Amino acid sequence: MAGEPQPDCLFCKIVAGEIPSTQVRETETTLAFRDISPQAPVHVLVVPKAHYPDAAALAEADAELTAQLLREAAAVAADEGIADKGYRLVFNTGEGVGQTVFHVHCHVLGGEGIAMRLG
Ligand code: D5M
Repeated sequence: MAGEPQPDCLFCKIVAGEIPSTQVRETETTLAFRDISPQAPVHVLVVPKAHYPDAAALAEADAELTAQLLREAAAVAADEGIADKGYRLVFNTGEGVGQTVFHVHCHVLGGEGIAMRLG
């Protein structure tokens, strides 16, 4: 069923506490933790606790949860002190652009030296 935990999903295991992570925020429906391989001074992933493979599937299934995820991403940016200077939210969607974990996650990227433009 849509949203149900998937046994082989890395981020479902992190949500369940079966794999350790460095958590920075948690709500009833979302979890935010530091990326294991940071690409910027601040690099946090925000995931819904429910399993959806990518942003498109989440948005199609649950508009409120989609909004909660974005609000949490903004809260992470504020907590991390990067909201004022600007930050980047990235949802890699599909193998073709490098999505490697098929549990939707919002990359929150910011901090000193982050490129102003993509590309
Ligand atoms: O991004 C998947 C991201 O997930 C990538 O930046 C590494 C990160 N990752 C992988 N394993 C872990 C663990 N165990 N903890 C924290 N972060 C992790 P994608 O958009 O799918 O390419």
